[in-house]
Amino acid sequence: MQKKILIATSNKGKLVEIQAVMSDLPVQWYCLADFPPMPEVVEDGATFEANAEKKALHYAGHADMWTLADDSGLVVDALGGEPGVQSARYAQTGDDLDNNRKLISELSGVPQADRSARFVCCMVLARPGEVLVRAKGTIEGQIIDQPRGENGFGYDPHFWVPELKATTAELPPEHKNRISHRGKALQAIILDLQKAVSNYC
Ligand code: ITT
Repeated sequence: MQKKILIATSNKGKLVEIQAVMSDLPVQWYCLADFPPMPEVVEDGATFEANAEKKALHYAGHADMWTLADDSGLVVDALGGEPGVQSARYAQTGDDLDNNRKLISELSGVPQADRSARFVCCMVLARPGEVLVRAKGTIEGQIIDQPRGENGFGYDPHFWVPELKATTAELPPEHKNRISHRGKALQAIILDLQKAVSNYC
């Protein structure tokens, strides 16, 4: 019988990216919409690692199912690492446009050469009460004032990847998934995830 795994995110953009990479694995995938509403997890960890673990264990316990969770965000050097673990809630509203507006306003006056940043993604697979696999991925870039591109979500329209001369919102989804923080974390987790699935089945 195929292992059942819940992808525990309420962020549609993340869900689509994770499903695109993982859907070929011999696993029966679930998402939060397949369950009655579960209590929200309190993301009060100081690191992406801590929050990803917290999310995976929280939802694995509530759903009583193996769970894959991602904590991710944007780390901007000129802002001392902000928005960091607060990326989803950087502006009060938690809305992508408001988050981006705040980001650009905080960076006003900072020259382009000093706008280095990275996306970070920590991915954790857990079963109820136990973390099974952890992985991390990053992608380096710069923050630009003018948004470019319609793809992706969150800060993508302002995240410029110099080698590609494009923002991550300008890349086709498959391209973003090959090079992104999330894509790298997923590639890093796949073998261990397959091993965990066969060991525990
Ligand atoms: P879940 O906790 O339900 O998974 P969330 O959006 O609250 O959803 P996080 O706490 O991990 O997730 O915050 C991630 C935020 O970081 C996300 O809302 C975006 O603002 C930003 N982010 C992460 N990955 C991104 C990406 O690939 N492209 C653009 N922005 C990204």
